[in-house]
Amino acid sequence: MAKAFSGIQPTGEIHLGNYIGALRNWKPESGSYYCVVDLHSMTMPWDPAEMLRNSRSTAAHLLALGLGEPSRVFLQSQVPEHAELSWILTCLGRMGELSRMTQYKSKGRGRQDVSVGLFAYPLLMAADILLYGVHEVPVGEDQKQHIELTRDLALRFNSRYGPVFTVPEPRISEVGARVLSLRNPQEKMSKSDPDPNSKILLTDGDDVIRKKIMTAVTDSGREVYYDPDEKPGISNLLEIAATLGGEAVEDLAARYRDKGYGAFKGAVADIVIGAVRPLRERVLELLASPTEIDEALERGRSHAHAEAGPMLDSVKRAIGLLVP
Ligand code: ATP
Ligand code: LTN
Repeated sequence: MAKAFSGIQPTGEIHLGNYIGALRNWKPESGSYYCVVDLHSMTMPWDPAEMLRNSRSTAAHLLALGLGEPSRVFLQSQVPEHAELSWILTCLGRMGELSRMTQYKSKGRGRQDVSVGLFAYPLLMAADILLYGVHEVPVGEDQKQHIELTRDLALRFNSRYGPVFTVPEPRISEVGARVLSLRNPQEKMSKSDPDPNSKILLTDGDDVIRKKIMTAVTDSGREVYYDPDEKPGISNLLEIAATLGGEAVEDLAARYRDKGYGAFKGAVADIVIGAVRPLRERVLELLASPTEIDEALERGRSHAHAEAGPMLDSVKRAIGLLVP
């Protein structure tokens, strides 16, 4: 396994989309880093008390998934090299390429009241990744474009100033890279969606999970088959259950083709409940132990800083800044 880096925003509670699209593919390899990107979540208005609560809770999820050892879990704002490299990359990035980022286009383009941070956000993300010299970035489909920008920036930097950065690759799974909202299967499942029924949280109890799946919006017709255009709701449930159950989407679909939506949804609920229960138990245990979370974050911070510091010094030397 190659060294990996990935990040998750503390903008709410972790849901099944985060798990299936990203966290499931994060491996606790030595040299890998998994970051709670609190500075990223300041691109939209935030509440300070909620920021701190969500940062600890997000970290607890990562630690419960076993990512604290020998890989490292840390908070982005505690390693100042991220913000510093981000400025250097801001001076390398171009207005045109940032204007083309679909996340910015959907959340902010044309609006005068969004923060400059929302526009500059992919440069901070590039800094996160490039500081650790990693080859792989495991993410969901929505982050692919940001990683392509990171690659372009690394190549541009290396050709102007010398070979300092490793050029990373996105790692995106074929199935489950874009889990959809259970209420509106045109949109992705998202932490910041205010409708609790749109997503399944890793802390949801068995009954809550069953209810959310049984009432998930599905498509017209009665047959169960995989067709994301014609049957986005059913196809979404097929992807969720297939990835969590370790089965091919086609095999699962074939078993339920003529059984009706009710029986199919019941089976999906069983699979999701079986997969989420052990995760929930570990997350709740860790959430009850804030000292353990803070100690793990301190270990993560110290390792990340020890690696990011020398990398930032190499960047500074290459571009003609005096390293103290
Ligand atoms: P927000 O709503 O605040 O943007 P989010 O739910 O999109 O939050 P992020 O913190 O932006 O979550 O993303 C963390 C990781 O989870 C990223 O790798 C992202 O690609 C992945 N991810 C987020 N939502 C989904 C989804 N619905 N399906 C698959 N992967 C997802
Ligand atoms: N932009 C990502 C979060 C993120 C990230 C990163 C992911 C910030 N820095 C570095 C991978 C690598 C998001 O919104 N999901």
